[in-house]
Parts: sequence; structure tokens; C-alpha cells
Amino acid sequence: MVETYQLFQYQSCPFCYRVRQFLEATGIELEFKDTLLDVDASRELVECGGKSSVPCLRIQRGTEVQWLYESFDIIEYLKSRFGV
Ligand SMILES: N[C@@H](CCC(=O)N[C@@H](CS)C(=O)NCC(=O)O)C(=O)O
Repeated sequence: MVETYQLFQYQSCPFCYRVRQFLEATGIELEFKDTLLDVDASRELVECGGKSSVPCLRIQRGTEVQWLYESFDIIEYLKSRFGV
């Protein structure tokens, strides 16, 4: 099943930096949502994901949406999906 991704994060968060570094190293491109600069993104994260913690990867599979928290879990998930 095709998946689309959005990474909810902000620039100065060290755990977000860890994920961004992984993305840069592997060449994986996905959409970023900055929860400090974008009020709507911040609200969506809390209302739909369940908590304000970043980084959080929003995974869309058809009509199903999964919210994945924890930087290491996000990296492991993307590794498995992209085979890197
Ligand atoms: N263990 C988490 C730590 C995430 C974390 O503590 N993020 C901070 C920002 S650096 C945060 O979102 N704090 C606000 C909150 O938890 O609502 C990870 O590795 O992703």
C-alpha cells in the first residue's frame, strides 16, 4: 500500500534534528510541518496525534492515518519502509 508522510517537528528540537539528519543522509524526502511556526500544524498534532511531542511522523495509508512518535521509532520505521 502506498504511504505518504509528514514529519511534525521544529528546528531547534534535538530529537527532530536526529530525524532530519537521517533523512538527509539517506536522501529520503518528505514534507515537514513546523509546529512552532505553524499554529494549524501544532493544533493538528495535538488533536489528531494525541500529544504535542515532536518529532512525530504522520503516516497516511489510503483513509487510515497513523501517528508515530519517538525519533528512533520514526527512523527505524522509515528504514524498514525505504530499505535503507
Ligand atoms: N524520546 C523522544 C523525545 C521527544 C521530545 O522530548 N521532544 C520535545 C522537543 S525537543 C518535545 O516535544 N517537548 C514538548 C512536549 O513533549 O510536548 C524522542 O526521541 O523523540
